[in-house]
Amino acid sequence: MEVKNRIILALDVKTMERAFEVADAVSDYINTIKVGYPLALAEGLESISMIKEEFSSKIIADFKVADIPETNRKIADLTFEAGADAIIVHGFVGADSVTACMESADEHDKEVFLLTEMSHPGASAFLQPAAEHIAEMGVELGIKNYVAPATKINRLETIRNIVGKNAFIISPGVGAQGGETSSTLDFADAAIVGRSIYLSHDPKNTAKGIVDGIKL
Ligand code: O7M
Repeated sequence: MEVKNRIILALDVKTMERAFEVADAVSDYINTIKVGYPLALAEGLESISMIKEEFSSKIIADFKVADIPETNRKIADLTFEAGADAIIVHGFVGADSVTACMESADEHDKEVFLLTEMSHPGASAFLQPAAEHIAEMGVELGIKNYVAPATKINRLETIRNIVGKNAFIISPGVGAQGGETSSTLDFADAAIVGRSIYLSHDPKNTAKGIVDGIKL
């Protein structure tokens, strides 16, 4: 996936009005937007196509899909039919569940991102011990897109080493969670930034500052 300036906006706001304000403010710098449960539950799945049409942005639907294969398939189908370019899928549910989303992505000519390990402290209890196996499973399944944490650079590096240099890694946790953009981009292809931008009093200049700080 081609991500302008290597920054993805996590648009975790709860109204369409605010979503449009923030997306508009950063549109000179950011062309890839992650829509997750906060906006989709508040404003519906059509929030995806509304943002996509208004800003010509790519939309990554962050539904962290984690169900049995049959249900995963339905979730992925509906998400792609709503206009998402990609869907984020949990890996811990296993190869069959992930494969169901990959099949949907193939049929809709869209993409899957495999979530390997998470950025928050609690992820070290259960997900971290499994993360390397999840990344290895992704490689075996032929997945090219991954999510790995910006808050734990050594873990991000480990995941990069498993999935290889040709894989595409996006990394959340920059800014509000303490992760730092340039070290993240040493190992990830793009950083996901949410609150630092959408809670800032000047999202446009904040996005510009982040982009200016990156050695592209
Ligand atoms: O910059 P923030 O902390 O406001 O937002 C980070 C976004 O990334 C937010 O949408 C989280 O739900 C998401 N995220 C994480 O913060 N940590 C993870 O490990 C994984 C994700 C994510 O995007 O998962 C796919």
